[in-house]
Amino acid sequence: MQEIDFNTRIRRKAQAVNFALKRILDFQETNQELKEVLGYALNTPGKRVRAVLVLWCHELLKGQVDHNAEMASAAIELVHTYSLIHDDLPAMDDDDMRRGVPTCHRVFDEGAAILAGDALLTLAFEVLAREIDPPAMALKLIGLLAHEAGPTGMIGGQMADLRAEKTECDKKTLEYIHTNKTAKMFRCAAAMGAICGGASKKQYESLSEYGMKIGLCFQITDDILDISSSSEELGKTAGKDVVAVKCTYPAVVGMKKAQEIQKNLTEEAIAALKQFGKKADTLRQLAYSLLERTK
Ligand code: GRG
Repeated sequence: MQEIDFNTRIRRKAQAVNFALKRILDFQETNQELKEVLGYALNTPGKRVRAVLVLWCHELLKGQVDHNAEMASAAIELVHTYSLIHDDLPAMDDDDMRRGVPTCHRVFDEGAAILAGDALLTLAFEVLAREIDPPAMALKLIGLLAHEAGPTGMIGGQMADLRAEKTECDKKTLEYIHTNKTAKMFRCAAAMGAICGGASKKQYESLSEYGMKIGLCFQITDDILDISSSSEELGKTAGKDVVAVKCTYPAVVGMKKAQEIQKNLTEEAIAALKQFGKKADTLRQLAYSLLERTK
């Protein structure tokens, strides 16, 4: 049997997320215009990495994806998609392109983009509350996602990122921004998969640590690609960090050191999976593929 390459495996897994998102959207009884904006935002070709991470962490423990894991993966993708819509707004990064297509506020308008983001964020929690069984598991997932995406996570990081523009950024601020803005959503994804899979405390901690490390590496790669790649390859405007004088790893520690930190984080992520043995090979491959990604 011919072995399929890892990117194909990610894409195939992402299809399961796309189907779940489609089903969720189809059931929304809302006005046609909002449905159109939400459909546009959710159908743009995102990598679905956080959602796939939920599924693979769950599979590691349970062997097979179930309804809870599928809904948890859709929920984190809803939150992630909202964050990108808002991040692209004129008051934030003011971007025209995302995922290779015009941003939501460019296709519709700013008001529609803000509301679509709000709708996706709230819908994520409705999905968890309605679809996850038992209720105690739903409560855990809701609390975790709110915590990691909120003021002590993604929003806190985004605020610091916004304020760090055009300032002399130090390493401590840089680590705070990257950890909160990006890495905590990866930690959250791994932990959500662990919760759905009934992880022990030790398994939960290992998967959370793995998620945090690959998340931090993911953002450093993003910083590097912003400099070294093209808008066509990235599907979003390249070179923006330098123009906006953003607080990034290449800017603060230099390119060589940034690449060294990336590699170390990947090794640390892989070390965190030790207790799972060979069963965690997919997660190991994921860590390497994110280190080497080009978009
Ligand atoms: C509430 C107005 C308002 C703004 C909040 C929450 C927020 C805006 C922004 C989140 C911070 C953010 C966008 C971090 C960047 C993380 C990152 C590298 C995103 C890109 O992720 P990919 O590459 O994207 O996985 P795809 O398109 O593949 O899903």
